[in-house]
Amino acid sequence: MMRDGLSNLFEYKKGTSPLDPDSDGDEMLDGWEVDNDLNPTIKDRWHDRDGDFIPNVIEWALNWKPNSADSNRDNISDTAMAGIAVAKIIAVDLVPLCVSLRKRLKTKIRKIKINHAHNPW
Ligand SMILES: [Ca+2]
Ligand SMILES: [Ca+2]
Ligand SMILES: [Ca+2]
Ligand SMILES: [Ca+2]
Repeated sequence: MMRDGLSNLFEYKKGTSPLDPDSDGDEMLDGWEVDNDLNPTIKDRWHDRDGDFIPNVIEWALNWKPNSADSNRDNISDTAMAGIAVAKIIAVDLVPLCVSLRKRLKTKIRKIKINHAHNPW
């Protein structure tokens, strides 16, 4: 039994290496690939087995399921979850930007008002 969770006999049958926990070198462990219906003997990290637009290796990194378009079965698809995640990342950057923009706009408006009060024409 190797660290990749596969027995040597199983690895022999599958064509994976019992000495290498990642036989095809695609950075996803053999055991995980087999458990999730991926191919442990070809580099399929950028494939999208379940068609949710998220490559296998990203699903691996997120601990999602590359063979299910709704990994945690909460009726929100992985595609939507990824969209939400990206939206959150954008929002984190966007909120301070909006706040500073609004501040700048307010100062600008105030200046215009002051100028206007001094010089109505
Ligand atoms: Ca692999
Ligand atoms: Ca693979
Ligand atoms: Ca996918
Ligand atoms: Ca998925």
